Amino acid sequence: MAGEHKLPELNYSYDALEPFIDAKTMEIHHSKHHQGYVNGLNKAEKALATARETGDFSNIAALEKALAFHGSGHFNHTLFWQNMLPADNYKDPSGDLLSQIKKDFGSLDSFKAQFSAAAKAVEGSGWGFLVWQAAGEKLEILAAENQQKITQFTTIPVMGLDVWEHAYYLHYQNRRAEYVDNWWNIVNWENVAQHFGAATQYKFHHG
Ligand code: MN3
Repeated sequence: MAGEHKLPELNYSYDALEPFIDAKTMEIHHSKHHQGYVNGLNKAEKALATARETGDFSNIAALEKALAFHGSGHFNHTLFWQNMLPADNYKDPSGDLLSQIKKDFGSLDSFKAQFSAAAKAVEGSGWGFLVWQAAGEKLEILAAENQQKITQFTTIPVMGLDVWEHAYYLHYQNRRAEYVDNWWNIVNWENVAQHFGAATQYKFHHG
């Protein structure tokens, strides 16, 4: 059904990621910002359904843009919340995910160095992503602007770090680099591994 998306509940409380992400930021980010993307996606999907019914596509460019922006906003945040856990429960990556990281980036440390640098360097609002590049059967790091720009299509995000100012400004002000460096303390690698395992099931058809 078009326009039926809902804000997902978090697996932890708003203060669970302290001191690395503060409770007020989490509350506003989840209940206001993410809710806004859910609302925007639902609105775009309903408007597109109406456009198909009436055959009136005069607003199609704006609607496709809204679908891309708010849809990415909703799904990016859904992934982001899952990718984190309280620091007391932190465990380093292992198994197939760690093997693939070593294969594609040399080591966990060099992966983290590239990911951190890419996330810190995003111009304005955006994301750092670890993606499964199905066409090349490898992991890749992408730095997206806004929610959805300068990506590679046919890749599948398995881990995302939100570097919009709304994600860190209350606690870190302009110190995005400190936020990015601290974020590694709350990465839920088990969840990243689940997304990685699911992503590798998708085989790109090279023709
Ligand atoms: Mn955000």
